[in-house]
Amino acid sequence: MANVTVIGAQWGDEGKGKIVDWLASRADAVVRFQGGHNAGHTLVVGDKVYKLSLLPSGIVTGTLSIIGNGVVLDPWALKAEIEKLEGQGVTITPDNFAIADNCPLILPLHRDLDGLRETAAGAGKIGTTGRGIGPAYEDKVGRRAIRVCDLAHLDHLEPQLDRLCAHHDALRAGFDQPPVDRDELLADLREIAPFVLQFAQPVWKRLKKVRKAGAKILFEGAQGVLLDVDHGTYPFVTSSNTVSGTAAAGSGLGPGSTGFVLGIVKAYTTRVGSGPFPTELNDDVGQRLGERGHEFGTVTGRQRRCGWFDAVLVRQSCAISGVTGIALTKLDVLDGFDTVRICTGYRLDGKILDYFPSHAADQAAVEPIYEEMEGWRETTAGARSWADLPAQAIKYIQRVQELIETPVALVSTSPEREDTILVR
Ligand code: 2SA
Ligand code: MG
Repeated sequence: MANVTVIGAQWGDEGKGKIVDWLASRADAVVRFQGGHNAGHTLVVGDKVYKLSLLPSGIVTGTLSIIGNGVVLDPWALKAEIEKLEGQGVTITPDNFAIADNCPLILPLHRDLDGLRETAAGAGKIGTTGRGIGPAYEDKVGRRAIRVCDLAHLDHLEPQLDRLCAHHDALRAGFDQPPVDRDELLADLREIAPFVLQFAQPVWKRLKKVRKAGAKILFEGAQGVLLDVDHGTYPFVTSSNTVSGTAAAGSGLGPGSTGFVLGIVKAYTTRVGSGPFPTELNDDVGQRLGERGHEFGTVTGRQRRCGWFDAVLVRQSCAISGVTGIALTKLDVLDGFDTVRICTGYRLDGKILDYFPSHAADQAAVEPIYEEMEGWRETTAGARSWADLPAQAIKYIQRVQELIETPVALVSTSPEREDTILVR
């Protein structure tokens, strides 16, 4: 296996966790390179279920797991997640876990701001996870962030705190909120610092060493390409680049290191949070997909919106992210439908589009053009080989592959690690 970069090719929740876990057992290091504890990766291993938000999925298999500089790190969420996993019998030490020391921190003031803005926006809200992700990235780009390495220099934090608090106090005043309690913030940072610092290091150096030794690196993306801050359904996006190219910048390796780009694609479409969704189904079919697919947010428990497979969106995601091959997940959720539909294009102002336009109003206005296929009665759940699949399900996979112009490399037929069909 070469290096592999796993990204979501829709709006997140494509089942990346399971695929990453499956690949992690074949990798020497697993790296998170963007996002934060807004991610929700569910791993099912035997009778155990692990829910990860911030830690790389490799942690469960004991594979070297690394949080890269492109991630925004909430130190308290980190501690809570590590303690929860340790309670489930997972061992986490500086031997198998490292955090980039140039990683920006998510602070309580970021979560406050996220919540204040969402509440004030009312119906116009983004539908964020409320974890402070957006405000933390703003402060990183605004050069005001407190970073992991600052935790080792808390006695000299005053000038940075001045800058950060001046910015936030002004914003908070706009929401009638008191200024940041600096003493409390500093005291909280002092308390958590040793815990974080035991794992902190220049991870680019560790990765360089790992690469020299010929090790295989697995880059674990979070969310999905349609939530990318540049390429997604802006402004209804997350605040990081979720495309494969971020794997290099977000971990401190060159663009040649990302290897095989595996796009994770769900056999239908879901989205959590606000924003355009051309194939959304507000009827009993949508409800059936949600129920059969257990479509609830891992982090927030929010119900996900569901709809038919949108080949236009996935073709675009695969192109933008340079996807080498896809893993098709949750095919079994489509079992038992008389007919299934695939969106092959859009209608907008009397014209036919073969791509998803950039403007939010156009994105909201496009009407999907569907192709209908005969469904399959038999169950595909748990299939482990091509021969286990009903003929119509194979036809569906082949049609998906044709429309997205990207080969199917894997098919996942249940949350279980071994229920995976390797296509090529
Ligand atoms: P944020 O919190 O600023 O990143 O939210 C901005 C948008 O990005 C979406 N987003 C997600 N969409 C799907 N899955 C995500 N992770 C969790 C999961 C979400 C959950 O895997 O289930 O538990 O609700 C995720 N993270 C961010 C978010 O819905 C906004 O549309
Ligand atoms: Mg998820």
